[in-house]
Amino acid sequence: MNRPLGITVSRNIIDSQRMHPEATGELSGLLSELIVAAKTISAEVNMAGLADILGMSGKTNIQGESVQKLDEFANNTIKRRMAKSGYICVMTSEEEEGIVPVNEGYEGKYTLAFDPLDGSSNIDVNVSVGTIFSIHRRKSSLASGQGNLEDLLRKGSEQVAAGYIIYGSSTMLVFSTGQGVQGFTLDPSVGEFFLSHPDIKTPEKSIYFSANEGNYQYWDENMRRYINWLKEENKEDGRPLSARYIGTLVSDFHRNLIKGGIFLYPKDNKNPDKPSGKLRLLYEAGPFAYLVEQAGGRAITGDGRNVSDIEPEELHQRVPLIIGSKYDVDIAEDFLLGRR
Ligand code: AHM
Ligand code: MG
Repeated sequence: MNRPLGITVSRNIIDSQRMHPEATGELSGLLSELIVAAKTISAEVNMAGLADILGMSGKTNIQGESVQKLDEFANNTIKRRMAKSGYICVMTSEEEEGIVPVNEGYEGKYTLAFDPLDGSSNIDVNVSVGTIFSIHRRKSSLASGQGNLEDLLRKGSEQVAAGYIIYGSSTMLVFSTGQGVQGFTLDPSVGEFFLSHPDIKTPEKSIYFSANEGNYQYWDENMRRYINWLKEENKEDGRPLSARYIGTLVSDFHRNLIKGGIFLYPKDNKNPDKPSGKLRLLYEAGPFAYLVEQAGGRAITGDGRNVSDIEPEELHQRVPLIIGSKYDVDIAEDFLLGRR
């Protein structure tokens, strides 16, 4: 029996590159290298449950090689591959405090911010986790070699590409280079991502809300009023919404993107001196804001700003994040700003 001819992610990337005659192929090359890293991580994530059985959870595995924790493995896989790709000049990772340089002689024209394995609390319990990435064009000149901090501290609206890989019931890659959002599913038998979700548009209106309600007491009054309102019955506008919260941003975002939903990790007063959200701007909130806008949705902080407009000040800066279907994010903003 012949298999249907699917569109591979490489084919898709080359086709979109053809639409830009000025393109040099470097962004395509960068994405291809990232995809190889993602497939490597996917294979390792799928083996994670076998680690104990195969005696691989100690310091050394059966081949006598030392075994890293999955998040460390994911970080090293992306870092090592991208540092020698020749397409980027500097990186930042959730797992690294400072900027991550690339190998000398391999400096390229883009920057990469990534969360190697998002959803750390879910890694060991067989709940889906993911990788998030954000790409900017460097600001410093190519001739200056290595990129610097300023190359990385950039607004979300200046991204040239962003996306995520979700290691779930299947492995999916979802990304955008500014012409809509495309979703691909990994066929593990051939090791290729095939286009499964072309031109994703998120529903205008949510059916789900996702928030960690354990934080209710730390939220401000406006946020509490909004969540209470979502749970009231109103047949005309479809309330109450159903609650869904996985605790892996990649997975909560992915479900809401496809089905229609609003995700909230607002500011809270757990640390009263520095009220902020939990999620990081450069490699969590920023790339998802870019994707949701490409899919017709919206991402805000709840204090009157769009996430994409924030000028970052620090690599690991945290921001409140309210993201999802536009209709619902607009109403959430009205509540949070006390307009309703
Ligand atoms: P992590 O990067 O350490 O995994 O933390 C980020 C995760 C997100 O994936 C998720 O949305 C959030 O933390 C859940 O936080 P909480 O456990 O406070 O609800
Ligand atoms: Mg994370």
